Amino acid sequence: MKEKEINWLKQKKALIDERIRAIIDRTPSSLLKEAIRYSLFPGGKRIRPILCLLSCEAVSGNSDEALEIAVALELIHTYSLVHDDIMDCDEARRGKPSVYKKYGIPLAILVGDGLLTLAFEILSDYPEISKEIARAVGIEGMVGGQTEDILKSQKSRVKSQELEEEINLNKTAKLFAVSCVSGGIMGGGNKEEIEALKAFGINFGLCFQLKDDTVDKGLKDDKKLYLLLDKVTSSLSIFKENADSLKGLLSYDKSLFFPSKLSK
Ligand code: GRG
Repeated sequence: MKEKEINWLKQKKALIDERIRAIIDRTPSSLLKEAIRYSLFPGGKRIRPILCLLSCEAVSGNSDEALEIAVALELIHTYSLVHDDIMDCDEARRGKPSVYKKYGIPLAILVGDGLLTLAFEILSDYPEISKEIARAVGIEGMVGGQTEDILKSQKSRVKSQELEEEINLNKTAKLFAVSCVSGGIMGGGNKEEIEALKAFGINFGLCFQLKDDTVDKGLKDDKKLYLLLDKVTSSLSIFKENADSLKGLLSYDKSLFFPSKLSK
């Protein structure tokens, strides 16, 4: 990734953070506000909102117009992490105690509920996109995938590669895909472009999850990962130079997204 694009990413990340701060600032209860702020700052990679903004630019749109959607996507993602940590009894997140460890389970549940509700309040100004996002993170998407993931550990369930892939698709990849699609819609992308962004998001999300499940845990599944990375790259083949930053994400070598050894 070129210096110019890295600076662009940093700039957009700062813009996303500034907008999130402004939106959560109106939380009336001071303890809830503190816990919500704790869940969001310092943030993670902000990859989903960044995908949304980059996808908007890939179709020659102005990414400022997709900023509200991008923020809503990060609020939804953060809700899912807060609730996931409770379900998995994970004591740390983003290098510090998870929200429930710091504030207790009841408040952590409310933090997640608050973030999700706030996201859909923002999205209510964009009905078409709101529906797409609801589908991606609800019972047919992230919530459904998380349910399957929890149930799969039950002894009586047959574990298969297909089940694993379906879980990853629903739990992780659909949110990546809708982040790209919503950015593309905000940028005025045509049908072919939106379909390409969807395919890119799905494959990128599957790659991301596979990396989380294998490489990050010291396991190896490079062959599968390279195959998926090829699919990710080829899904962007219809785009011209406006999509260079989106393509560049795959070679970003500061361990933000993929370590350079895994990008071609
Ligand atoms: C609670 C409905 C519900 C769903 C939870 C997101 C999720 C579903 C579970 C998180 C567990 C997990 C390991 C998911 C795989 C995707 C993943 C690697 C999430 C972490 O996302 P990053 O790396 O986190 O983008 P940051 O901290 O950078 O925002």
